Amino acid sequence: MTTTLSPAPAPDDAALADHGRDYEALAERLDRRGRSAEDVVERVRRFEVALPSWAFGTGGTRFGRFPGPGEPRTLEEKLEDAATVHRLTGGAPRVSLHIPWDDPKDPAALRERATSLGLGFDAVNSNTFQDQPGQARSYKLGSFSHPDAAVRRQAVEHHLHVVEVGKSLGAEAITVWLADGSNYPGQMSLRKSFERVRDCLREVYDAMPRDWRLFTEHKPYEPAFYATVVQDWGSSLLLAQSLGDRAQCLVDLGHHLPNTNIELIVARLAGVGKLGGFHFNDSKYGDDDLTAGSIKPYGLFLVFHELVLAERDAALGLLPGFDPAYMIDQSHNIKDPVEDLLQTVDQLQLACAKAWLVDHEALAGHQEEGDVVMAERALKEAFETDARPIVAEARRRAGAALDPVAAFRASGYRAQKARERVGGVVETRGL
Ligand code: RM4
Ligand code: MN
Ligand code: MN
Repeated sequence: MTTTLSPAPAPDDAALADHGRDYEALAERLDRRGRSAEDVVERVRRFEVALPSWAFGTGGTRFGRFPGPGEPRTLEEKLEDAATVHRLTGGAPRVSLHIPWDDPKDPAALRERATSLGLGFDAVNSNTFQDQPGQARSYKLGSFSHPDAAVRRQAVEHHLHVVEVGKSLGAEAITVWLADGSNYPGQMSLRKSFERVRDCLREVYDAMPRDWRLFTEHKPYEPAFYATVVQDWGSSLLLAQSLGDRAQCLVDLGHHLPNTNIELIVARLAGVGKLGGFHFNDSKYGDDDLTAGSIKPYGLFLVFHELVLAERDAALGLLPGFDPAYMIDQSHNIKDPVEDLLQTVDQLQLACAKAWLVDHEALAGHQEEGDVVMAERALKEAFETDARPIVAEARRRAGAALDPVAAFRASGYRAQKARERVGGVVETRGL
């Protein structure tokens, strides 16, 4: 939360007084446990997450889409919405663009506009999972893994374009999620497809600016239902390792088969300096792209716990390469997208606060002594703490809102946009 914000609407005196009492009471309780509310407030203030450009319009499924009034029609309008999310949460100062869904006509002008709104740009995302109008060759049977070298070339050229756009926006990373895979046994060579992906990624990696990072994002299935080329963190790690130091893996919380222990993957990748990016969301069954923390809040906390442990070790110089880019990747199908993003940032701030509330020294001691019950209790003690006053305090100090959703509703923002955003050409796309 380092960016200067224009303040959110001031809470009324009663709300502020209630908050003050809640925060003091919590700080006193934590003090008795030897934990400092002040320290955790500062940790939450430092937590930043990027907003996905593709999530400001109402999302949908292949069955339907139910857009609401006042949705952004242009990338500039998406930036306005992003600035609103940042203003109310204090924790979302960057936008991650998906190209060509959001391919700026004039990147320099867009960058200026973003700066004037207090925003910057995070990793840029490529899209070779759809054919675009006028595109010479089809990705129906893959992009980087396609048997036809001309299709692979087209896909590489697209990535080079995405890097160029990112450069002019001040981004410093590209996220590559490939839909490449097959629906039927025999359709694709399992080995050759992986080698081709690796070779194409190498071209992109070599062409990136020296201070950029490339994130490979895995996903077990969908849209390919038999075999996906980059289907698990092992494949993703192999790719990142074969490319070099500036290639790292991206973990999307929705990209795991049921019951996978995601925090274990986080620990493994962080431990070898290969955790580069993170896509937050939540899910019940698959890549559901629901609001982070809405279905499995304890799972989200356990993931944050590993991230915090890694951050602590990185601060001691023990984990070189640990500097993950946190991003949201959700599809807001039935909620107002801005409200959904406000809820999401709030949930991430809360999970972050709880993870910093863990008594790490005590936990390490219990682990060494083999005290299973006390070790588990050390985590539960933090998770079960109502840390909402800490999160509200962090936002208050950043000039953001105590309660972002309530402040958003009180502001009348959506109704105002519904009046302004009428007609015109819808230039932007998304999920
Ligand atoms: C994929 C993956 C990517 C995202 C696309 C829209 O499932 O999560 O990160 O960019 O969806
Ligand atoms: Mn993702
Ligand atoms: Mn996904």
